[in-house]
Amino acid sequence: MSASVDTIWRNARLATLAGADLGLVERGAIAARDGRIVFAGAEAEMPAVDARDTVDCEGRWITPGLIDCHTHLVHAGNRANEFEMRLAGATYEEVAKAGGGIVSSVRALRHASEDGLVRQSLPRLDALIAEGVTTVEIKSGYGLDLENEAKSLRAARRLGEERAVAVTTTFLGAHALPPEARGDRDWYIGMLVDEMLPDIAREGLADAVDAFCEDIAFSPEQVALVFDKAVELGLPVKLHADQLSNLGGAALAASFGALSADHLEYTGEVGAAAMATAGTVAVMLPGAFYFIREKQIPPIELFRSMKVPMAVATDCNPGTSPLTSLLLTMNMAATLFRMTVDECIAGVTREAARALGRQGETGTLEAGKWADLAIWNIERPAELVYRMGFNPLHKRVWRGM
Ligand code: DI6
Ligand code: FE
Repeated sequence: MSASVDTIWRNARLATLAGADLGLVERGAIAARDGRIVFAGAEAEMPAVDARDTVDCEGRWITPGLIDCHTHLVHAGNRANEFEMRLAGATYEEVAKAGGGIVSSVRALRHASEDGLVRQSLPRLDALIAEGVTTVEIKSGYGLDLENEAKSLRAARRLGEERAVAVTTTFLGAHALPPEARGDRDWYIGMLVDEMLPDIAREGLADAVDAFCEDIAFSPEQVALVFDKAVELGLPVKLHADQLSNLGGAALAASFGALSADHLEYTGEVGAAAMATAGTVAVMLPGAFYFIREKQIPPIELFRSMKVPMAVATDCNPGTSPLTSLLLTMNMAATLFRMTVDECIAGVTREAARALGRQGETGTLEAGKWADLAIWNIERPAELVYRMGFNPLHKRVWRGM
């Protein structure tokens, strides 16, 4: 560490998340230069340096900035009408007949301009940021043709320019079948693999490729075609897997060395073991579980015993998880899935970074990583998971500022 830094945060308690647990440090300090952490640890062990700014944290807790590693945050309109219909007893078919479901979000997105999408999505992003989120993943998947998928991903990139937050983008063209495919899933996947994905990759619009592997979406064979092309183009993959049934999605994702497999309510031992071997992160999405009143809980104990890394994310989307609070999501992961406080906090920091392939950049408080910090008015880290609908954020720091 050289003799001068930009900022020192001192008199803090740290949850560094370095190593395998929360990495707690009483009387801690962090020093940053050029947006990166140069020291994080016990204040007494910090080398003497000149700092342009010194912040007295008055004993507050500092965690890594939070990371929402699975969202469909860029979308148009909402589906509150559908929610109301369902509360009144309408079935899924009735909702679909009335023009509802995922295709209604596709219609709305196709009608929206890129500017309109940015404008509509900013309040959702701001809600996440207000709770200390410093990195957010955003998927496409409501465009379902080249023009509209590209528009979604450009809107996502622009959100990262409009706000002090890191945005990673994921191409989810294989999310649903567009109406113009007239039920021909193989035709759509062929077009996606031959035309859409290569164009999206050429334009640098996607950092990863995702798919929805389910009876109501795409088969494992179709997903494998998408992943083969992603690998050929040098893009990492992730998968919506085993949410409503076990089609072997987790094992499929692992066989492609996926960054993550997400949802996983119906994953069994074979899938979990494959994920453990591949280092694929299990992303838990309790918001969708809650909202669609799922009964099957993902096999947390299996993941725990096999040492599959677990992340937690909002799945922010208009159909099954209209959720923009990562703090509330942690509470749901603990209450509904019985994840521990430490697992929940690691799940929105260190393990969420891993699910995005960004573990070398963010997710822990360690020298060399971005100075992405959340400073909290709490007495102990468990409060972050325990409260519902209360935001104890004191200050958020993104890349040192
Ligand atoms: N999993 C889901 O539950 C949804 N997408 C996905 O991949 C539903 C998204 C929607 O209904 O808009
Ligand atoms: Fe999702």
